[in-house]
Amino acid sequence: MKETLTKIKKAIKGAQTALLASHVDPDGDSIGSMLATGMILSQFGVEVDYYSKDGVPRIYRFLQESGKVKKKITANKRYDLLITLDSSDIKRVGGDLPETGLAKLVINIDHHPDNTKFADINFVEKSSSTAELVYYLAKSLKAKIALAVAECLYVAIITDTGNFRYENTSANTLAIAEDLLKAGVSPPEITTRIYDTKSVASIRVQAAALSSLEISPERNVAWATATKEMMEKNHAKAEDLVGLVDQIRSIDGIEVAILFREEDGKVKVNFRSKSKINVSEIARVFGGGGHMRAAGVIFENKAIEQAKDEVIKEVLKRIKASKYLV
Ligand SMILES: [Mn+2]
Repeated sequence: MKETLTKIKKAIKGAQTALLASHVDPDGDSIGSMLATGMILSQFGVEVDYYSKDGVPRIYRFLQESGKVKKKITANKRYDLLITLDSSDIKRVGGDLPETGLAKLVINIDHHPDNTKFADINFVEKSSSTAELVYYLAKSLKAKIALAVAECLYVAIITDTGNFRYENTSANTLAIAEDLLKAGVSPPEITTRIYDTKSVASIRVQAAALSSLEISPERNVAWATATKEMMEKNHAKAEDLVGLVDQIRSIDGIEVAILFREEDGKVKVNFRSKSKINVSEIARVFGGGGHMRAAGVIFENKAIEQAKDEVIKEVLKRIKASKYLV
């Protein structure tokens, strides 16, 4: 880790411009880590642009600098650095990234175990969140962790750890959180903004999707579907489904929870597992990826019923093959 940090420090100190990028369907970790990194780089005189193909979900728009995030890359603009945050592969950044020439140097900061190490410098470590790695970078740069930076990192950490509930929460995670609180972060204020500011559309579309809930015969797999019709009828956006798959996992006895959703002519699948099944392995069967307990797949050209059949079959097969029996 030390050697990589030294390289990144050198790159930042020699740079004048940087493009920071989150992944598609951004979560709190990718947005928070991106904005925090941008504010840290600004302290060193680097001029930064932010790119998120799918913008910034409403609940994260209170974070400083979030208003500067662009959904498109400025055509022909070239940077000294491209830094990707929380993206296991350059493809996860999505959109209109040119194949070559966008930046002189690419830095990949991520914590996904299936990271493809696609960059010139890969800062890829096991940690609760990409934000933890950004924190270590800030410390090694001796950057000031101002309240605005601390809030971005805190949001990133709580969203990836389920507010410090998941097994990725480590002593380091809590030590970093302690430091962020010392920088002025107010946990109740942030958790209210993240968890208690749902839109009416979100509650309605989640209710519609939950009414489609199905449970496997062994009662250890549960899945629900958010169809295009449900989304339209409730004027819901993709971000209105955040948290739904976690709610399905919360059912007693459920080991794997799955949410199928139709979006832009694609079928997107979110997986969660409770304690035994590695859902990133299941996602990989279909060309997706993620973490042990949270993973996803995007089917570009598949009818939703077909996608459901194939995915559920695979999940049931995995459960049967594993030592996990209820
Ligand atoms: Mn993450």
